[in-house]
Amino acid sequence: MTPPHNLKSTSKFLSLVLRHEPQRIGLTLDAAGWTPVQDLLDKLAAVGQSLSREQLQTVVDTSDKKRFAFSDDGTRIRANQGHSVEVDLGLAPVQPPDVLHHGTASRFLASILAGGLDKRERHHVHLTTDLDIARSVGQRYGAVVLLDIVAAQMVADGHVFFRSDNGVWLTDSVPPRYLKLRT
Ligand code: HQG
Repeated sequence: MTPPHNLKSTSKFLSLVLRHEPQRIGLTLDAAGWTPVQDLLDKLAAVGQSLSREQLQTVVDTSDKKRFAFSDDGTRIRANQGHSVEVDLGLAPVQPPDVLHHGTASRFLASILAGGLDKRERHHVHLTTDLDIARSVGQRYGAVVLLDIVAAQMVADGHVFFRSDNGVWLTDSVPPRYLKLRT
């Protein structure tokens, strides 16, 4: 019998191994970030984090931001975005909405307004259409400030946007001239 598990902490551990440190449990991700489900379950069990296939399904289904996806045949799993390990998610460029949002901490603001938004440890700058999401993302790092990004102008100037399978808008960087502080 697989013991009961805490959905949130399991989801966090999955984010860690599917985005940042697969080697921590001896997992290998392919070029697009996929790993065999059975391999994941075996390796989780080996580090004392046993999970049944059904429990894994529940974590994927209930993730508030739809962080993970199974392959069409259900044999592989990957994180939809947010990686720091090198992966190519195979996303095609898409036309973004005219304005996107980014929530960050007030202590980062001066640096962001001076140098723009950088991807930092991740592969892209993460943007959203949803102000509530932007707010909660920013709150993770401190007193939140919200920025508007004039995506339409960025596209006109040749910047490229992608949308992850869970609806996060991604781009390489946002120079300061496309940023506006929301007051
Ligand atoms: C900031 C969550 C100073 C940036 C969310 C952010 C998201 C700068 C932090 C996803 C800067 C990086 C990503 C500059 C950027 N100077 N600070 N020039 N440029 N920053 O966590 O966007 O819960 O890597 O504002 O939903 O906060 O993980 O990025 O505060 O989609 O599924 O540097 O993470 O998803 O932080 O969040 P992050 P993020 P999950």
